[in-house]
Amino acid sequence: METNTTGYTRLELILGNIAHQPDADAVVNAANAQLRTGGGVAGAIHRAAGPGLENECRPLAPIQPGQAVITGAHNLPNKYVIHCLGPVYGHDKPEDELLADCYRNALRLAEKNRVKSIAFPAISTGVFGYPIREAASIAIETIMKTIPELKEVKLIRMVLFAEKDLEIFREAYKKVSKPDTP
Ligand code: AR6
Repeated sequence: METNTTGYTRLELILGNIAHQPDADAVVNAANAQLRTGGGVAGAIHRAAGPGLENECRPLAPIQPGQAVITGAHNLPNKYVIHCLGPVYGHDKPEDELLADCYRNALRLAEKNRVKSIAFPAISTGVFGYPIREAASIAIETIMKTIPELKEVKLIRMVLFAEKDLEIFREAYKKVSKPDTP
């Protein structure tokens, strides 16, 4: 686990399942535009939340790449789900800005709803095909740049699904926090 304190907000990098984060006020869904269940993160979140989540999502859809919307968490052990539509790599442009928008918009929405702790998956790095190294740099840089705006959010957790992905996020974190180190 990598932990950093910037002001009063901590960033954690862990190996785990986004649907099993009972101590997080909000979990982020790597959603589809229709906010329906799907594979990967969306499947895990909707399965654990139950059908009430899709019902609540219906009037909020469709969403655009980079956008974030918030709902209740239904049968998940959290207060909220923040649904982000990541860019499809090679299709939604500019993909780096759209991916950064996801993290920034999710954190701003969390702040507005007085969320104290939020857990993110690695948005766009599964079905949407974003190379994990590039996505990790964008995620970490955007989180670190947004932290100074945050007063309510005290804990930001990146939940990686594979050991190698966790390692890549750790490397990205080291580069962002010590940019002069080769
Ligand atoms: N917990 C944490 N991370 C996970 C989990 C989990 N339970 N399951 C997968 N990952 P993806 P995307 C990792 O495909 O690329 C869906 O079908 C996974 O290894 O969930 O944004 C939606 O309906 C990868 O690193 O999201 C959309 O159509 C990362 O989470 C589309 O896929 C994201 O993988 C969204 O694609």
